[in-house]
Amino acid sequence: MNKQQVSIIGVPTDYGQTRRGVDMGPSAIRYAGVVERLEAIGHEVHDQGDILVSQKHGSKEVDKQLLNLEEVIDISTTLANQVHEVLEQKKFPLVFGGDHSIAIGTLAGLGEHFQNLGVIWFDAHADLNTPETTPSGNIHGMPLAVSIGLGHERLVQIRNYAPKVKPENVIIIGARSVDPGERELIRQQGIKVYTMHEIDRLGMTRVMEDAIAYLQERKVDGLHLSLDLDGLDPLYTPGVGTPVPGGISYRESHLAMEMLQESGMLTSAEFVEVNPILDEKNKTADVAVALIGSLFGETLV
Ligand code: 4U7
Ligand code: MN
Ligand code: MN
Ligand code: MN
Repeated sequence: MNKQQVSIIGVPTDYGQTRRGVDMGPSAIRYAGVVERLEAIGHEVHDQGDILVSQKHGSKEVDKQLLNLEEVIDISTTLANQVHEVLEQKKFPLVFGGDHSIAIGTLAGLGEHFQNLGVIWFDAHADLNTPETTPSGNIHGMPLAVSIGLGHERLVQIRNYAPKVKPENVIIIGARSVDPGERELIRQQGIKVYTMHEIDRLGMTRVMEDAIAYLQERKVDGLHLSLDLDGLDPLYTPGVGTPVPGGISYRESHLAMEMLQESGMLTSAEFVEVNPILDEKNKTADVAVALIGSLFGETLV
């Protein structure tokens, strides 16, 4: 297990969706003991605290296809700059949401450092909506589209380059709620998806072996994990805003983390959508921290 310098960034935002409380995610994850957990493994942890998020809700201009656009642009820009800085310092960025719109900023901060970044998107959803296809107007349903260069120009152009990741370097794992527009984009853009069907059929071991081999064949020079806690079954992670039954089990998700750790490829990660208000006694944050333990090399014996 090689020791890493991990920089934690919290992003207390709920502007990517309409259920309040997900902005308390970073606190809940810290409360669940993430710093202590990483230190116990032997990593050096620098908690940079939370980025500043205005808690002033109700923007003047309302675009129904892009709710809270200005706030999301602001937060994404600040986060992108901070993630960029962490990589300059040769540390591992570990980002806590907030809703999944934060991935727009995280990926904008990562993309310039790699020639050929890979992304694993662990989620019940594909997050590939655009202002044209969104059924909700919620930007947390759009971050993967934005990161491959599709969507509102000001989101796509954060830090003035696009795309942040090539669509053929993206793998979605755990999908079970995909909108019609998203399905079309998956086909059109050649995005690799392991739905719950493939996980049932092949087992998580095969899925992760295939996913890792695919990214190695594509010669990625960095790997980002974007983990939406709703990827797991709501039995294990009830504290999320958009739960979908029939998800990844507790053990399967740990296995996935352990295999990512073993691959030695991971260069950044984010954990999103923990909503303590919807949770049962911080259960979802506890699962997030347990998964982080496995991802960072925790062993039992
Ligand atoms: B999450 C949805 F319509 N697709 O766009 C949408 F089903 O970050 C849900 O994965 C998006 O939690 C969920 O609003 C976004 C909906
Ligand atoms: Mn808020
Ligand atoms: Mn989701
Ligand atoms: Mn998501």
